[in-house]
Amino acid sequence: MISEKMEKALNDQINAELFSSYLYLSMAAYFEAENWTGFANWMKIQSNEEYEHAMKFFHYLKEVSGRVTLAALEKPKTEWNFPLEAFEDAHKHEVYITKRINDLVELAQLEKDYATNNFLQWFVNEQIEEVASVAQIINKFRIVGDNKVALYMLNNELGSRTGS
Ligand code: OFO
Repeated sequence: MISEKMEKALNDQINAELFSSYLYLSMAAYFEAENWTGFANWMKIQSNEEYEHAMKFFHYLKEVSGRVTLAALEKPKTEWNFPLEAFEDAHKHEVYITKRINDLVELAQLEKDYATNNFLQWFVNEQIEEVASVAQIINKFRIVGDNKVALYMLNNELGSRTGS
């Protein structure tokens, strides 16, 4: 049986993961409007992954006899000035989500909720990858600089991403 405090924190995380999904979908919409279909593809897959993250929390709460309570989602940003700016925002967002996951681990340990602590370890590892993969893309953007052909090639590269 999960404590009320932990249940609320996990429900808040469902909202944060769904917002991540919404934010990346908004970035995908921006990229599609700008005809960067490869970047849009990458963001759509990312958005789906975030939905799956939210569902992991959803199912976990059910397993521990908790109650899922959904709340309103914040409106995501809809415009960026250039592609790199959107990926920089994605990176900032993943750093923020990592902090949230670490706070959840801290709370689980404080509450002596070892099951939740164990469940959260998957997210601890996942966040390493989430932050690193966006950082890697940002590095590529920096190498590309103002070179339009290289930017087009990066767009194609990200267009080859497939769902996990
Ligand atoms: Fe769910 O990892 Fe990104 O936000």
